[in-house]
Amino acid sequence: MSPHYSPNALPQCQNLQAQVDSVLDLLQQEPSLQARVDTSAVRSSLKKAIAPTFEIVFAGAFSAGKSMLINALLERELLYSAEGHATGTECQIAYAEPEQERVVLTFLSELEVENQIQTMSHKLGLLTNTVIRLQDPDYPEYGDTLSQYCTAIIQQEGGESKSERAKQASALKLLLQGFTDNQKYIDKTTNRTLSMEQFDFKNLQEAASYARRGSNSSVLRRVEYYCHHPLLQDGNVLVDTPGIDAPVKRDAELTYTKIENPDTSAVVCVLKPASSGDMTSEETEMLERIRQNPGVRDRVFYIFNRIDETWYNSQLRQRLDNLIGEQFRDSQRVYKTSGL
Ligand SMILES: Nc1nc2c(ncn2[C@@H]2O[C@H](COP(=O)(O)OP(=O)(O)O)[C@@H](O)[C@H]2O)c(=O)[nH]1
Ligand SMILES: [Mg+2]
Repeated sequence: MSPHYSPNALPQCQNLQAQVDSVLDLLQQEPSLQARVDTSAVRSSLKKAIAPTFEIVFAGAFSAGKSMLINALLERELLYSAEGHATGTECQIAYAEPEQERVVLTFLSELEVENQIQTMSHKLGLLTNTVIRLQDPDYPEYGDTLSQYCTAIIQQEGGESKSERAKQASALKLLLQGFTDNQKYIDKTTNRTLSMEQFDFKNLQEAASYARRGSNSSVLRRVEYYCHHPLLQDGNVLVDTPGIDAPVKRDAELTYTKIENPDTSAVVCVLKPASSGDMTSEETEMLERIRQNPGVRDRVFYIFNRIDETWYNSQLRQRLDNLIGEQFRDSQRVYKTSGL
């Protein structure tokens, strides 16, 4: 985000490591100071300052528009963005020279897919007395049956994103499809990692459109894009997360793990009150947990996304303005955006 971040650009920051080390050495030699100063905070700040990358995590509720916003920033259709289905894929986007653009894909394990199918079908009240085993000779039949049930639910509800239940059904349907299509890449217990060449993708765009397809993205655990764009050039790495309220618990936890990780340098909170009128309890908890990460410090950006929804709705607009006035009055970094 900051083009001036690179620490080596500033003369006083050259040889930062050596300088900090020598100060810490001096401290070691002075017993009376040693007990009073905690050097671990200094060491972790140093580590971050000299790290070649600056990790910017996009966090927020599912469907807040994180993926669409990143696509807009990078001026490319890279990430999966859609109504309804919350993908559990963690995406990381780092810089590459134009001729070295590539994608690295990490798949879920079969056990993980199995657990997800189980959780999702139970939520929908489908096959609740059946333990699903993807290697069972009966599985293809069960899989088909489940998928047909999902189609029926979607029809009943009047469309894929008409209700929470319809969204869950379409998510499950995509997962079943994803497993069928990608079975050859999915290992029993480990997460297989494959590079773009192993798929015969000719370029980043082809790989991205594969990963963006809902069914494929539902069996991908992690996607690393190496992409040519000036925003990424100084070592900025963008991280897209599944969302703090993703239907699968493990996916939601992934976002929290990321915002609390010491390697995270900044967090872009993509918030939804512009479309809902209020902060959810998950959003409030997220803000609190970000504030506890010393690596992030004041580098938290509050993005009120989907602002277009307030343009023609004065009541929503008023509620958002009140919220910002009351809860974000002292925040420097408040932005109103629209991915559209
Ligand atoms: N009106 C409006 N819709 C948006 C905006 N950003 C995203 N959306 C819609 O919200 C859906 C979810 O967006 P996505 O980027 O996948 O959300 P994510 O789950 O936070 O990554 C998409 O289908 C978009 O059409 C926005 O700024 N305004
Ligand atoms: Mg997303």
